[in-house]
Amino acid sequence: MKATIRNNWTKTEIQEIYDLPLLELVYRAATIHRAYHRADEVQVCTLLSVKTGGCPEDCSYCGQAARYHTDIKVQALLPTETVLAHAQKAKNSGSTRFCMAAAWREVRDNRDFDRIIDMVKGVNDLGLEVCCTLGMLTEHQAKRLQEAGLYAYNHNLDTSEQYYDEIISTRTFDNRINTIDNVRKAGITVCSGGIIGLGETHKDRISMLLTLATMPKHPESVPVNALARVKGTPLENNPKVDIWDMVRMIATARMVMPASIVRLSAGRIEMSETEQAWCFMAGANSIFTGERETLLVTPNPGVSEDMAMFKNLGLKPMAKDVKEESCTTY
Ligand code: SAM
Ligand code: DTB
Ligand code: SF4
Repeated sequence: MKATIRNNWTKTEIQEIYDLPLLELVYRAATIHRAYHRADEVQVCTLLSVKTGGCPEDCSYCGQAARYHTDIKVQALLPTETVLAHAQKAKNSGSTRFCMAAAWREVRDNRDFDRIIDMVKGVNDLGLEVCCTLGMLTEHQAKRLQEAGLYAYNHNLDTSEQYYDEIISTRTFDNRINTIDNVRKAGITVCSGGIIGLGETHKDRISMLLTLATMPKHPESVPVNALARVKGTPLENNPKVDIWDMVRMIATARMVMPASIVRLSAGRIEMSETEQAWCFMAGANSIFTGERETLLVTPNPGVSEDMAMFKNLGLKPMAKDVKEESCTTY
């Protein structure tokens, strides 16, 4: 059964999927997953924080916002050679995608951006899919990144349009959409998803999925993050995300954006192998790994732990060319 790719979903339709009895939802999502993807393959994307902390934004979930008193160590933009050494290491350990993250509100046309351009070229030369997440971008900046070989740009919606200003006041939902449009116009693939556990309602989650699933072209990659609670942030005492909420969110994303890579992102450190297995069953087919067992500033399982989990679950890291094949289905 190969469902067609649709961009005209309605809120009611997504709500009906989201509200299915859990096992029925997982069964349907797993079926669609198998029609579009090799269900035994999971893309491994290595994440590196190339500039850490000191961010002027006030995203209430984030440990890197300068205004919250968190324990993280601020780190200026890393030297290009250091970043390329990390990328080589990531490739050697089976990663096919390398994502460089910077705690910036937006990209500025300065020497730091020139250095990012060099990093993108260098990582691309290693034969890895290069991804960046650097905050807001203009169309011209997106074009420069594309010309340097950038394959994907991560820019999450994070939450629904309606709930957005409860979580972030220093920018708007429209700013996010605008950057995503600039990325698309430049011919870079889009990686965009969000976070659950911010105190949003089920309706907010559905609304966020509706925005993603009704884009003229679905994001090729959709990260689903469970809030990583960081001490010192306004959301530090939020309850831990319920695993079934995570499974439900992943399964719904899989059903409404069948050809996209759905990434089980932040939150894995607090999930057992069994819980992660449910997420893969529900249609997640990518994870983030980071060296030294961190995502950006929060803990994440180590690469060897992940490889042991893959072995137990009969999964294997996705090869780069296979992913590209599945990405071009639409
Ligand atoms: N500064 C850029 C931006 O906000 O787009 C790029 C880096 S930012 C860390 C990338 C994404 O990480 C955010 O959009 C958010 O979805 C996710 N994120 C940040 N902190 C998180 C947390 N504590 N838990 C879960 N996801 C988080
Ligand atoms: C995404 O959606 N999740 C990643 C990546 N894109 C950049 C970041 C998650 C960050 C989790 C908390 C932290 O370590 O700062
Ligand atoms: Fe800055 Fe990004 Fe963190 Fe927001 S999520 S505070 S923009 S690093």
